[in-house]
Amino acid sequence: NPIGIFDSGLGGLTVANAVYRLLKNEQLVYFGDSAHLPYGDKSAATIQAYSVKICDVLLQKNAKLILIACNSASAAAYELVKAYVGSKAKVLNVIDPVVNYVAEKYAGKHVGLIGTKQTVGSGVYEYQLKLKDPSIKFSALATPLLVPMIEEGFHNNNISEAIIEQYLSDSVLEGIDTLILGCTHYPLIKDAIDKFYGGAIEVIDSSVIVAKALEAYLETEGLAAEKLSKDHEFLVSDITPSFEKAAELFFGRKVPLEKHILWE
Ligand code: DGN
Repeated sequence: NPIGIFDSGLGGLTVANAVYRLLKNEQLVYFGDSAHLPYGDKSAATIQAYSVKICDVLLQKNAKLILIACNSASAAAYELVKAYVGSKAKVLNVIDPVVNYVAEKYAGKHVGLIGTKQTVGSGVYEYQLKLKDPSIKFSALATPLLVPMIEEGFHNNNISEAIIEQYLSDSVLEGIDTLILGCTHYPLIKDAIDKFYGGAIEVIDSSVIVAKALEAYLETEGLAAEKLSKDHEFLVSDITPSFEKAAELFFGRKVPLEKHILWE
């Protein structure tokens, strides 16, 4: 059975791509809720309502596991989705694997996070990290301009560098020992962020960490597929030419998008 992966739109394809590259035997069914993006500025209740509808679609596809590949939805809807899905499928999010990695490697250190307003405002990263290690110092900054900037293809030019520099110079992030990229889109600007810090700190691309955690989880649960049995599917709740371009940007290659309306 496939692994269901969902996101507010196409940014989650950075996570899907990391999974695709690591777990060659797993069939993926991706759902991008492009009709309702962005989630980053929406209330938790709205994100929960969309997330549950998406799970219905993924369960219809017989997903054995649902990976919430969106930080905003992971922050707002993980517990609810887990309760809703119950024993029908396993549910993973993109926050826990990063929290585990960071808590172990940066015990007692100063950890920074950038993400959407929803992700930062939820306080989930801080809560989870401090549960694991109360001595961690944590600082977070909402960087809402970065998502539309990246979607416009501005991730390697003077304007994007200026915006990134302006955000990262915020005094909130002063003195951090590592920075979590807490949004699906940010792997595309990791190089620019690395450049800002000049290699002085580790900038954490969560997509790779999440893919590795998923691999380990499938192994322990005995859920790993032996061979790829069906083609991957990429469903979106709305489709425009710009989504097709964005899909290629985030997945690193052309993907056939298929429209699947979430509800009438
Ligand atoms: N996928 C969202 C996230 O990781 O927070 C970012 C896109 C959005 O909905 N703003």
